[in-house]
Amino acid sequence: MEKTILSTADVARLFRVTETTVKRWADEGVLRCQRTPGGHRKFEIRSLVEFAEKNNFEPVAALELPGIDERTEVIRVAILRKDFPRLVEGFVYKALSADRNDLFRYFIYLYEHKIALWEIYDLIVRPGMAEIGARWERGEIDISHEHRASHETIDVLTRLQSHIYVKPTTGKTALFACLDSELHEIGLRTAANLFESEGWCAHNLGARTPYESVCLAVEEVHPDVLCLSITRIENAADVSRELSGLASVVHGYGGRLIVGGIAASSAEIDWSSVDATLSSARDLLEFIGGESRRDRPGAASSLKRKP
Ligand code: B12
Repeated sequence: MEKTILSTADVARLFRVTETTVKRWADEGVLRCQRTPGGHRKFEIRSLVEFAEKNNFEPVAALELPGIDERTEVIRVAILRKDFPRLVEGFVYKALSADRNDLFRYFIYLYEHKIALWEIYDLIVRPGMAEIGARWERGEIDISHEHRASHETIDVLTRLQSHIYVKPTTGKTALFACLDSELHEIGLRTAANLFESEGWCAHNLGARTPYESVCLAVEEVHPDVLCLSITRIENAADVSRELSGLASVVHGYGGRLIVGGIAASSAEIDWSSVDATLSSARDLLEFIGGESRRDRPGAASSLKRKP
C-alpha cells in the first residue's frame, strides 16, 4: 500500500507536538487537511511540506518506513541526521531490488521528512545512479539491472512529482530536451520537475530529440527558458553549432538557453551562445528564482537559422 496521506498522529510524531496542536493547526487553516467520512483529519504530503517550509519546521522524529528490510532502521536514523551517503545506499539497494513500489515509498518517505527535491536529485539519485553504473562496469550487475534501475527511477520521479508542493504559477514556460542521440534523460527529468515545482509550465521532449524538432518546439511554445541536458558528446563541433542555432531561435523570442548535465563543463564545446551552464539541481533552483522574477523583453522576430 502506498502511504501518501498522513494521519494526525503521524504529523504529531514528525514534529514532536501533541495531536491537539496538529488539530488546532488544521482547524485554523495553517495546515491544510481533508476530512474522512468519519470526520478524521488526513494530511497530504504536499500540504505538510508547504506547512513545514512556510513555518520553518524540521522533522524531529522519523516515521515508520513501510516495507521492512534490513536497511529500515539505518534509513530511519540517516533521515534525521541528513546522512546522505547512507540514504544513497538505501536508494541503490531499492533501485536494484525490482520493487518499484518500494522505491516509490522510499522517495515519499524522503520527501515527507523534508529532504528537498534538489537534495533528492543531487545528493541521492545522482550519486546513486553513478554507483549503479560503476557496479555494472565492475561486472557486479548485468546491464538489465542498470536499465531497470533507470526506468524505475524515471517512473518513481514522475510519481513523486504528483505528490509535491507546487508553488503558485509564475505564468512562465520552460522547454526541455536531450539533443540528437543523447539517451541520458534522468537529469533532464529532474530539471523539468524542479521548474514545475517552482510554478512553471514544463514541456519535456525527452531523449533523442532531433535539432530541427527542438527548433520547431521553440517556435510553437516560445519558452522563457530552453533547457538542454548533455551527458555524452559525439561530435563537439556539431553540438557547438546546434547550441548557437538554438540560442538564436530562443533569443529571438526573448528567452534564455541553459545547459546542464555531465558534459556541461566540457572544454570541447563552444558555450559562448549559451546563457548559463549549470552543474546541479541546486544551481538550477537559484537560476529559476532569478528567472521567475525576470520580465521577458519584447519578443523579436525569429532568427532561426540552420547551423
Ligand atoms: C543510467 C545511465 C545510462 C542509461 C540512461 C537511461 C536513461 N533513460 O536516462 C543507458 C543504459 C541508456 C546509458 C547508455 C549509455 N551510456 Co550511460 N550512464 C548511465 C549512468 C549509470 C547514470 C546517469 C544518470 O542517469 N544519472 C542520474 C542523473 C540524475 O544525474 P545527471 O545526469 O548527472 O544529472 C544531474 C546533473 O548533471 C544535473 N543536470 C543534468 N541535466 C541537467 C539539465 C539542466 C538544464 C540542469 C540545470 C542540470 C542538469 O542535475 C542532475 C541532478 O543532480 C552514468 C554513470 C554516471 N556516473 O553518471 C552512465 C554514463 C553517463 N554513461 C556513459 C556512457 C559512455 C554510455 C554509453 C555510451 C554506454 C555504451 N557503451 O553504450 C551509452 C550511450 C547512450 C547514448 N546514446 O546517450 C558514460 C558517459 C561518459 C561521457 N561523458 O561520455 C557514463 C558517465 C558512464 C561512465 N562512467 O563511463 N547510460
